[in-house]
Amino acid sequence: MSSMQSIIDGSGKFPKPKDQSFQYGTAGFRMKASLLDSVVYRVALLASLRSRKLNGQTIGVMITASHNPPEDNGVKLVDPMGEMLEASWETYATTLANAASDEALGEAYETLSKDLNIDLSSPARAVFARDTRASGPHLVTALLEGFNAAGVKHTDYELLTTPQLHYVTRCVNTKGTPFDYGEPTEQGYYEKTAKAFKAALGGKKVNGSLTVDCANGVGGPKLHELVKYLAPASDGGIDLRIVNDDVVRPERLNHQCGADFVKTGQRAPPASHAAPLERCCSLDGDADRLIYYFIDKESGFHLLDGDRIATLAALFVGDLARNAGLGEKLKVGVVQTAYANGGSTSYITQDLKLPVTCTNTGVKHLHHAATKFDVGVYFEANGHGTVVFSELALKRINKYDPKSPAQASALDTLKALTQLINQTVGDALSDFLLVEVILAHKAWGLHEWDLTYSDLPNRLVRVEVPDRNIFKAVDAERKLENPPGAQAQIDALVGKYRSGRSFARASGTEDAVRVYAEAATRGEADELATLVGRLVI
Ligand code: 16G
Ligand code: ZN
Repeated sequence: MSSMQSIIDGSGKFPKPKDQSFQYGTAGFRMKASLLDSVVYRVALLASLRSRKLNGQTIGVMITASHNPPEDNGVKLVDPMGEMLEASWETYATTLANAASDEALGEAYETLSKDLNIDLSSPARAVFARDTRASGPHLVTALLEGFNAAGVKHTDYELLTTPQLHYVTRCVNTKGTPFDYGEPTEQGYYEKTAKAFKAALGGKKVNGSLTVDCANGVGGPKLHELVKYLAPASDGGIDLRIVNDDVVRPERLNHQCGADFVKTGQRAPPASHAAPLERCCSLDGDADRLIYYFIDKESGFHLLDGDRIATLAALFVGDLARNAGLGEKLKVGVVQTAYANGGSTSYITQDLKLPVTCTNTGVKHLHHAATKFDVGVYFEANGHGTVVFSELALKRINKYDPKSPAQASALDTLKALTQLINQTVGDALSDFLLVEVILAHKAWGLHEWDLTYSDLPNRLVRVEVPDRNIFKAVDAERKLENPPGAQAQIDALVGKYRSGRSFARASGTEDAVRVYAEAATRGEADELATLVGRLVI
């Protein structure tokens, strides 16, 4: 049987739902799990093409729908260095997913391989994992069928967090090279992370305990596993209270808990029972987002979101670079999106005196911009982000000869951070350990961290529109180019508010337009958001 015939036959087991069209968006394919069989089968074929195009390097496939409800699922590809799939390939993913019949899929696969000059007889490799959703194992059968039909050698990592799969992908591809990223196993991830955490603390102690809300997702079991590798709290470890870690009842996933619930609702998950001033954080369903918060008896709920994590990391890394004697040689920069609070942007540029780049929403855009700095700190306000060190920065850090004990100590911490921080993608587990390291070094609690700057009051509204595609945003989504005249109207409104700022952009994940507004007071921010929202209907 020709390999094309096996692709067509395999596809017959996972027919494309009629009248359903698919798009590889900001977070891959994501929707009701019951619609995804054909998509996952076809993603396996795409992984075959991508791996073959890249001389047999290993491609990662993650089955997850992150913070979405339990009945959803999704799938995305990870490139060899652990980054998101290269943007130009998203359209190929969409083409395969939308091929109308099994035969049309066979043809699309063949056409793509010809157009992209891919030798289908060359080796192809993939690694894959899934989150804890009930639909995961069934979707894996579709993935395996696709791998087998396309002749892809594969390794099943079973349950992993999304960032762990990114880590493993990079490890597999760098094994035995000068850029070796670590052991390509789940255990290798824990060992590397725990060792780096202890080294980064450098004898400092984490003060008190941290409550971690795991969104009843895959982060729960994985954090319990990581804890086994961490030193005792008295000796370079941390005292954790792990909550919302139920993965036995899948319907509890992301329900009234998790980073998205906390960020959107501006309140603690009820089941966490957070006591006043307790240090708390929340992961999302696949553990790539992180949000901190605490409750103050008088002033209520305080959220420390992605902007806060970015500013804290930039402050600390900038100080370490200077204290190590590398201030001139390591240019630290921060990448944000239009959703970053204006208070954070002013703090970074005016107080920390660091450059800020603004990009479109979506991790791939931020990550790409961050690689332009020696040390690029990027976080979306929703808590997804990391710190990336360029190759040159790593060389400088690892080769530098410190001139004093103080420089040596800062350099050691910096080196440990390059190991602790997941360089491939935002990773809630390594991100919260990073935050804890910084707070321990500064002897700060969440209250002190919260005082570094004030957020401008802000409001985000979701507006249902007949056709979101007419909204074309430019300038890192801060301005609308289409419909004509809309931006001038928004500008006119914004001009009436103190410290006013507002923008509208079409969502990349839902059929809606999102309107963000900030202003000097809560009332003004609410009003501005409402008025701009009315303009776009
Ligand atoms: C996706 C993105 C997330 C972004 C969100 C915006 C990744 C892995 N995920 O979930 O970063 O914040 O989309 O959604 O890039 P929106 O376009 O609906 O506002
Ligand atoms: Zn996520």
